[in-house]
Order: sequence, then C-alpha cells, then structure tokens
Amino acid sequence: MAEYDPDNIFAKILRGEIPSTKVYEDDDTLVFMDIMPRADGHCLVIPKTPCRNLLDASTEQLASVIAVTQKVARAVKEAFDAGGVTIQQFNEAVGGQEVFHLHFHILPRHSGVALRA
Ligand code: DGP
Repeated sequence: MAEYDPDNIFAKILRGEIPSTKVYEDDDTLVFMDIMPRADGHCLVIPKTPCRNLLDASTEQLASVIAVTQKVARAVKEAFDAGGVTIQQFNEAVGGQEVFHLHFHILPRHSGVALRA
C-alpha cells in the first residue's frame, strides 16, 4: 500500500488550510459537506488521524468513524426528510478513491431520485 500523503486535501481541511462547511466534530472525527454533492445533504466523515483508506485503518479509527457515520446519517436523514441513506466508501484509485484520506460518504436518498454524477 502507498504511503499516507500528509498534503492530501482532507489533511489540509483538518489543518484549516482549506475551508470546509463543518457539520459535526469531536475529538476523533470531522464531518463536512462534500464540495461536489451527488445528493442534497451529501457529507463526508473522516478520522482526524492519518489514515489512507479502510484497508489502512486501525480498529479504533474505524470504530469512531462508523459510530459518527451512524449518528450523522440519522440526523441528515431527518433533516432532509429522506427515505433512506446510502453510505459509500472507496479504496485506492482502482477502487474509485480520489482523495487518499479515509472517508465515508453519507448520501440522503429520496424515492425515484438518482444520485447525481
Ligand atoms: P472519493 O475519494 O472518490 O470518495 O471522492 C472524494 C470526494 O471528496 C468527492 O465526492 C469530492 C470531495 N472533495 C474533493 N475535494 C474536496 C474539497 O476540497 N472539499 C470538500 N468539501 N470536498 C472535496
């Protein structure tokens, strides 16, 4: 597996070098709006500690990120009056990953409405 790059975009967001619209934050985790939303309310959950992707994550990182993903998914579903929520997560370029800091997509879903490209 490739090394973690401390200059990836989400690391810069964590350091405050790039602005983001924060949704939730605690000691271990940050949630912010996706800059290219594929659904209304599309947000991203990331650990605050370096981690390239799911394949690279510690049990502790996964536990906190998953717990926050559940908490925020419940809140976003209610806030956007969604019928359900899609959780997406990509690993390595061939697996669809574009930003190499672990993240989970939270995508509120409405009946008959496809995700935007
Ligand atoms: P992926 O690694 O394939 O899960 O896609 C990365 C996601 O990150 C994509 O939905 C767009 C989002 N993204 C990329 N750059 C930025 C940024 O600078 N700010 C925010 N908020 N989101 C970003």
